[in-house]
Amino acid sequence: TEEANVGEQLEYTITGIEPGAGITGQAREMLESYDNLEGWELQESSTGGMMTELDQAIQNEEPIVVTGWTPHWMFERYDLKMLEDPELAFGEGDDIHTIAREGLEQDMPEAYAILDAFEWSVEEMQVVIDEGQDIEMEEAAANWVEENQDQVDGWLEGVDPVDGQPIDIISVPWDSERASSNVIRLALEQHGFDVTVTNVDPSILFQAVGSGEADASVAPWLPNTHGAFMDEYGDSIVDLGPNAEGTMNALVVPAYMEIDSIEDLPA
Ligand code: PBE
Repeated sequence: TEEANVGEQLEYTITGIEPGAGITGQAREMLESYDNLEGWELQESSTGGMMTELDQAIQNEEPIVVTGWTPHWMFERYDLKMLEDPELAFGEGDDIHTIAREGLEQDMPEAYAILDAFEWSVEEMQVVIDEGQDIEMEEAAANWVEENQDQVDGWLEGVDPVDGQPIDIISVPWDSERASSNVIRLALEQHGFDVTVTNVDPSILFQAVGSGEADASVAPWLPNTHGAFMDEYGDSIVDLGPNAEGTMNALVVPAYMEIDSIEDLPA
């Protein structure tokens, strides 16, 4: 059948991203929870490698299945669909949370107040992500801040400015978080902070905030994508709640493929 043929064409392989990504852990568990995926493999690589393979498959109108997510520019550039996930291997969507180390509220109340107030939408984040494909992400974030200074002022409102207080923000290297971390960096800098942003794997991020090595992060996707890390380190982490609502991870395929659900992938 056509479906079985698709399995062979794909060599029963899902094109994944970095081994340390939350979505990679979810995809590994997905392989266990769907009977039809017995014999399928997750090919871990990098987000750049995955995007190159997706691009090539679409150029050639060949089938491909990747681990994908929103917000991301792939949905702006290509006609794609997310496969239904009846077993909820990827959960029902996440929010992006702000987290802080224990004691930040007492030690650095101004920083804590700004981080707590930081809030935007995934649509706004998408604007920065998209512009960040053509120019440096730092510059795209600066443009967004310039065009949305009223919103930034809202995060800073009622907080005393500081004079060069250092703060360590920890993040992950994906475009969505490069966008948000640059925006919060610029907001904190406007208020006198000396901000360092460090990009690491999600597990290192949670370890760093949990141990107090880093002050805060605006990068965690919860409760699903990074849920396992939160379970491990959450006891010594302060969760300030969502800074952006409504992200989604999934298996993603080109719209021309004739499958709609993970369950349609041929055994
Ligand atoms: N992502 C983008 C990351 C978080 C942000 C979904 C690729 C992850 O899987 O950890």
